[in-house]
Amino acid sequence: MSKQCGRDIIHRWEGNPMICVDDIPFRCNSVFNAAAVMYNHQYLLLLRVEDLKGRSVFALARSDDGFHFTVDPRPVMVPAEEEPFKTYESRGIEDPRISLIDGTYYIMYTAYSAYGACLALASTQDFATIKRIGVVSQPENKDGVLFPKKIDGRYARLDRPIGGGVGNIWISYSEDLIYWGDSKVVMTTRPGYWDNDRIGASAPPIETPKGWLEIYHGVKHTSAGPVYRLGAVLLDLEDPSKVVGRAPVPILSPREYYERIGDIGNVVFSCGAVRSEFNGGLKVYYGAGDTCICVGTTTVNALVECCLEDEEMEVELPMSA
Ligand code: BMA
Repeated sequence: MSKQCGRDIIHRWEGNPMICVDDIPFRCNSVFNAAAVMYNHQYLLLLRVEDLKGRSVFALARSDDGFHFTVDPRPVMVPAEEEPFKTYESRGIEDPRISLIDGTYYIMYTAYSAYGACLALASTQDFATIKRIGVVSQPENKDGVLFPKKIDGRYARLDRPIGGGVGNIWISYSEDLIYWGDSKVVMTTRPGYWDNDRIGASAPPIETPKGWLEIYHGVKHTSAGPVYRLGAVLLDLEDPSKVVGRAPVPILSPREYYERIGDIGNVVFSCGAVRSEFNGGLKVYYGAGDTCICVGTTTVNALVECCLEDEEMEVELPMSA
């Protein structure tokens, strides 16, 4: 079992890395950043699989316990071969997030092309047939997550447009999931912190009595390149453009070899978490090093508490002799 170290609030599964390239039944370069959801009493992951040319597709993996997955023999979704989507997915489809809203599973993903990264939306009832709905942003936008229910009669999403060279988390609203507006900035990068340079929503928001719990990723540039960590924030239930509390420290940082070394080292990046119906437990699925998929466990309450900790960083001083 891997040793618990640092202040990580997400506890790594001892069987990590959970899904590697050797677990994919078709030839590919890497597997990472998976959406996660319960479907028909099974855990279902929608994996981002990068093919040998460097373009990403989506494949399904299924599990009864949330730890041991079997990957379907073929991708379930590949970059569109027909317009109007073909133009915007020519370099791949990436980083899916799934939200169940009124009985339909919506997949928000990044459509990547020569024009940059846009948000795109698709839906499914059964994960056998996936229907594209639309490209729902202009570039440069990524990390779109839909709230699992309407807020004040409208669909709502968090996303991460780039503005002024910086990626911050915004919120937008829509009547029909296609036309989005009423956009506001929700939270920004924090100078001097682990999320100093770029932030983006990770898993879709989780409803709790104290607010919408959002797991997000934060990037800090270092002389050795960027470090991607996970953090948590609590947003107001009625007006999620308002931050109720933001955890001062990361909830997961790259520490293990499979997080430190990979196609892109020093990356933990989540697109989905599954909450237990019974005990408030949470399984957080995350891509590590852009090369494999891992899982960690925590509780919703533990994350909510982190968000409500004092903003002031605690500094533990060594005891004097
Ligand atoms: C982000 C996204 C993720 C990737 C991460 C680290 O911008 O592209 O897909 O995991 O960078 O490379």
